[in-house]
Amino acid sequence: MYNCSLIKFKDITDKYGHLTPIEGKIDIPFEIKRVYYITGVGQGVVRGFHSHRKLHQVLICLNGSVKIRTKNPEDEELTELNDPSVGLYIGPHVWREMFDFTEGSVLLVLASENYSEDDYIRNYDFYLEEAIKIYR
Ligand code: T46
Repeated sequence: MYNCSLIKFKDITDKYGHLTPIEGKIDIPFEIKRVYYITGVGQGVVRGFHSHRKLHQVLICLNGSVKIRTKNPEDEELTELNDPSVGLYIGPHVWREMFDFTEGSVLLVLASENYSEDDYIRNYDFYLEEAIKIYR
């Protein structure tokens, strides 16, 4: 799907456990400017419902699992994240919804820019209006 893909990271495993290194511009396609994580999401809660204009992000589920629905004017995909050595890259102008967070799940997000509410498109009709020009 356009601007949306899975990234498999190195999983360094030994008898002491697992270690996954992630370096900006090496393991992911941008320099990391911001990190945040989402925890404690209750049953039935759906988050997201927005797109970004410029932001690139990689979502990694460090514990448990979460489903991500990604959409553009032409396509829709469902991804389940349940492996801390796999990230979902989501670039600009991709609509996302996150749901089915399991109890104790931890969703880590690596972002290419500092937080800016101006970069969000939180209305689906406005999103379609902007995105159609890009996807055409
Ligand atoms: C995304 C998905 C995966 C901040 O103050 N700073 C931040 O860095 C972020 C990400 C959010 N906020 C504030 C803005 C809202 O008042 O935290 C509140 C919750 O944010 P939001 O409703 O956007 O959260 P989600 O879970 O719907 O979406 C977030 C990211 O915003 C978004 O970029 O792709 O996680």
